[in-house]
Amino acid sequence: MTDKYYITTPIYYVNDKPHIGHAYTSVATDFIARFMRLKGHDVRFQTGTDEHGLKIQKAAESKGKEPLELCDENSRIFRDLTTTLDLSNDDFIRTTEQRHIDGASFLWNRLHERNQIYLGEYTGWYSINDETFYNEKDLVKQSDGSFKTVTGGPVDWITEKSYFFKLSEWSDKLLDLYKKNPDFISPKSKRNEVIKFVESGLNDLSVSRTSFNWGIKTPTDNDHIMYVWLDALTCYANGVKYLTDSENELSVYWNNVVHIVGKDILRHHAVYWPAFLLAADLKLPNKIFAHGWWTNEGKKISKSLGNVIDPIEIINNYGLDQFRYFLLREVPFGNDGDFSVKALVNRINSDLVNDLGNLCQRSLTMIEKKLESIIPGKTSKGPNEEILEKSSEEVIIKGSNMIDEFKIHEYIRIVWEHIGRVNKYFNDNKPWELEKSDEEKFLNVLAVTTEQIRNIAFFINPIIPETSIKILKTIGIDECQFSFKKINNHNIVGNNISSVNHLFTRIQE
Ligand code: ME8
Repeated sequence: MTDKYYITTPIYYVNDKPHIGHAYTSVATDFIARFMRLKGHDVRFQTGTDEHGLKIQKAAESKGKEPLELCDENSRIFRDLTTTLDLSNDDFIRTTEQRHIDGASFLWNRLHERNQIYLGEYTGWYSINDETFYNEKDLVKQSDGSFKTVTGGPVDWITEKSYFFKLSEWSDKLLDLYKKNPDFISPKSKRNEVIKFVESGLNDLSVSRTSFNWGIKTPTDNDHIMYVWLDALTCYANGVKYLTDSENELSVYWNNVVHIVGKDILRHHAVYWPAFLLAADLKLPNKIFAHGWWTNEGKKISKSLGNVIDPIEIINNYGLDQFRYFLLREVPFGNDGDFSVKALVNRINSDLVNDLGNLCQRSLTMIEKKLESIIPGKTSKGPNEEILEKSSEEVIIKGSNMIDEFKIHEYIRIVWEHIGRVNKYFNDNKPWELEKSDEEKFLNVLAVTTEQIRNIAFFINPIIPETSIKILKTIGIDECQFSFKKINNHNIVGNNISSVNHLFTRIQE
């Protein structure tokens, strides 16, 4: 398999304000991208903004703005969010950019040429919130007889002329794809849901609208604009110009594509998107992973409840790496999670302050104070040192297998187990006593501990990149090549420890 990976995260819907869901989707994808780079792969990571649709047109009208003006303003907010979250994305694509419009139009033409699109009339339920058509059986009947989506959003009964994509023709091919590629959709429970949905029979999909105009005009009929999901999904391919210029150097990334998405949009990614690509005879993504949803203190997050969690506010109050750590550690990736300040504070105080922060603080301050800040070299290796070496190697081997299965929380667990072993090594050897009784051992304990701190700085890079770099700088590594294979190339012996600051501050509840 190619060494190049293309890791994508859903493009943010530009009409919303950044919330914890946006942060989660992006931070989790950032973790995977960074981890794959650590493993030595060449990774491209993309995010961006999804800017078309009726909701945006209406929001712009209500503010007396042109839709593009509103999109420009809001897209900027999300671009800033990527910096605030310290995402390592290589690209930020907007669906109002020409490169995107060209790609979406290409796909439309290709489907049209292959007789996959026909003109008809759509009558049925539509949710403006999700920009999604619903069968009545997939909606929830309310006590007053009206219908809502499972997430509680309103739906409208609409009738309008529309082009349809012959989705119904692709059920068997899709089922075949899922069967032949058991890892195409994960986790398993979500894969089963998708298979059930497809097995229950697919209707042709309405892929154009005429009742509003904020979208990409269909190239074969300018009275219609493209269904926003057909438009938006092509963003992934457009970021590497796979559709419009498949010979260009970036399009090689299309050979190995991993889409990370929230469970609410799995159907769009695991059914519609592959069906479009199959029908257009184009290459499919390799994997789609659906993560769970966050609630706030046990309650569903919604604007009407007024309990939307603002990631910027949390970062301002508790710190970026504290927030990233919590998101990635608190919940098994793929499960739903509950945000609470108490749980966040617990994680910060126990895992970050007590485990990682104290280890660095105690050992590095000792070098600063007792050895004039010069990191000593190792002098001997006994069974205790071997345990640490082995444990460190296992983080890489076991961790890589875990991330192949998207078990981010498991990886973090074994990294913290390793941190625990290093803490134990330091405590058990009591270097504060050795200083006087056995100088050689004293130096060895500090050397071994610092070497492990360097390794830990690599291990935590995908989780808490800012802290990782901070630790490396403290032990004299200013330029770092983040690759597991190159950890040992980063010499620390003889380096000067630069002022050791507390990595994390304990939070008083
Ligand atoms: O869906 N918990 O954009 P979006 C966890 N533009 N994740 C959540 C969440 C929550 N409470 N709320 C939202 C879109 N998300 C489309 C994508 S891709 C071609 C188009 C996740 O801004 C959601 O599942 O509404 C999705 O992965 C991401 O936030 C962006 O959602």
